[in-house]
Amino acid sequence: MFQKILIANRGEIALRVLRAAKELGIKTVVVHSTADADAMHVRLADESVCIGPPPSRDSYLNIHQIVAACEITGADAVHPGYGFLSENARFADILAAHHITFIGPSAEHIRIMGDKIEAKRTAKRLGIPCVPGSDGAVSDEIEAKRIAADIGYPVIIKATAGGGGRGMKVARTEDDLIEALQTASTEAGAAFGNDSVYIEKYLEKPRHIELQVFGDGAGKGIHLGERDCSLQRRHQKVWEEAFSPALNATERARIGDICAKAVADLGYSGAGTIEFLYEDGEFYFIEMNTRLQVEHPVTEAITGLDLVHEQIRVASGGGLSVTQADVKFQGHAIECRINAEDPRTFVPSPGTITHFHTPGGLGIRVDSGVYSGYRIPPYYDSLIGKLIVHGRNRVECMMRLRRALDEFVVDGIKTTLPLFRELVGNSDIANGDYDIHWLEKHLAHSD
Ligand code: MV4
Repeated sequence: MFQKILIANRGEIALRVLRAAKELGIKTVVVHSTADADAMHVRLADESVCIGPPPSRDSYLNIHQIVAACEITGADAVHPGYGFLSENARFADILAAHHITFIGPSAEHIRIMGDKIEAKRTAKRLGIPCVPGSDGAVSDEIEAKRIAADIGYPVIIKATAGGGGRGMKVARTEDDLIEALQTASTEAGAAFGNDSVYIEKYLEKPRHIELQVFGDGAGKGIHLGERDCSLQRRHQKVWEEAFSPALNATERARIGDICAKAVADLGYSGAGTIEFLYEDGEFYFIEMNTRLQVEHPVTEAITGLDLVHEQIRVASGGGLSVTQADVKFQGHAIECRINAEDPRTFVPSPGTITHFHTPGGLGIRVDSGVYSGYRIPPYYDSLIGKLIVHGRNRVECMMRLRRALDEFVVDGIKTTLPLFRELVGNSDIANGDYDIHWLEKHLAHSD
C-alpha cells in the first residue's frame, strides 16, 4: 500500500480523495494555487505545497511543479481527481518515469480512449454496440456522401480529438453535409490542433446512460450498474441518477455483462465509465472516460462501495475488494450538482458564501469543499457541492431529495438550488420521462 498520496486537484473532489486516503491510513499531500490557500482540502491535508498562481495552466495543470511537489514531500502516488490532468497520458508517463504511481489506468488506455476513433474501434472489437457510422476518419466529400447515404440522414460529424460535445455538427441533408464537414474540421483544427473528423448516424432523442466499470489490470473486470445523466445543459450534467428510469433488469444485465467483459479483455486498470446513447431499447457506445467521474457517489450509494478506496487498492496492486457476484444493488440514488451560477442563465456567480448550511438525515450525503465565509475564486469550475440522496426506491429518493433541498441554505451567491427545487416538482421528472434535450427545452419554455 502507498505511504503518501499527492492529490493533484481542488474543491470537493480533493476532499473526497483526501478522506479515502485518511481512512486507509495513507498520508496526504495537496497541491494548490495561490487562489486556493484557504481551501478546505488544504486545511485538512497532512501537507500542502503551493505550486503557482491562479490560472490552471500555471498550477493544477503544471506537470513539472506537481512532480517536484511529489519529490519534495516523498509522495509515492498521485490521485488526479477529475478534469485537470486526470486523462492526460503524458502526465501518467512522466509520473511513471519518476517511479510515482498514477492512480488511474495505463497511459496506453488513456491514449486510446482520448482518440475517439480509436476508442470506437476498440469498443467495437470488444463487442460493445456502437453508433453506425464511418470506420475511421473521413476526409473527402465523396466518401462522406457515400457513408451518409448508407447510414441515412440525419448524421453527425464529430472531431476525433473531441469529446464531451465539443466540435460536433449535425447534417440533415446532403447539402448540409459538405458545410458541416468543413466547419467541424476547421473548428476541430482550431480547438484541438487536429482537424480529423468522423461520421455517425444522428440519434434524435436519446438518453445518456453510462456504465461504471472497474478493472484490476490483470484481466478481471466488473460493472457497477449504470447512471442516467440525460439531464444536462450545454454538455454540463445537472442531475444524475441510478438506476436509469428507462431500463429494465434484462437490459441492465445485458449491457453490464458486455461492459464488464470488455474491461476484462482490455486488461483495463482502475475506474472507468463507458458512455452510451440509449434510444428505442438499444445502446450505442459514444466514448469511454478513463477517470473517476463527478457523479460517482450515485454509484457508491446503490452499491455501498467506496470507489476511491477501490481505485487506490487497484493502483497499489491489491486488486479489487469485490467480484461481480459480491456487488449487490440497493435502492435508488440521485445527485444534484450545486453550482455557483444563476439558476436560469447558468452565468457563474463567484463571491463570498455568507452562510452555508447543509441538509442531513437518513439517505443524505453532501460532498463539498466550501463553508460559511468561504470566498469562491473566479478562476475555476463553478461546482461548489453535490447533494446525493439515496432511498429504497425512486419515489422515496425523490421525497428525501425534496426535503433535503428545502433544508439546504447557501447565502451570498446565486446557486442552482432553485432549479432543483423546481425539477423535483415536475411531472416528467417524477415519471423519469426525459431525454438529453429535456432540460434545455424546459428552460427555453419556462422563461
Ligand atoms: C451524439 C448525439 C446524437 N447522435 N451522437 C454530445 C457529447 C458527446 N459525448 C456526444 N454527444 C452526442 N453525440 C450521435 N450519433 C447527441 C449528442 C449529444 C449529447 C449526448 C449526451 C449528453 C448530452 C448531449 C447533448 C447534446 C448532444
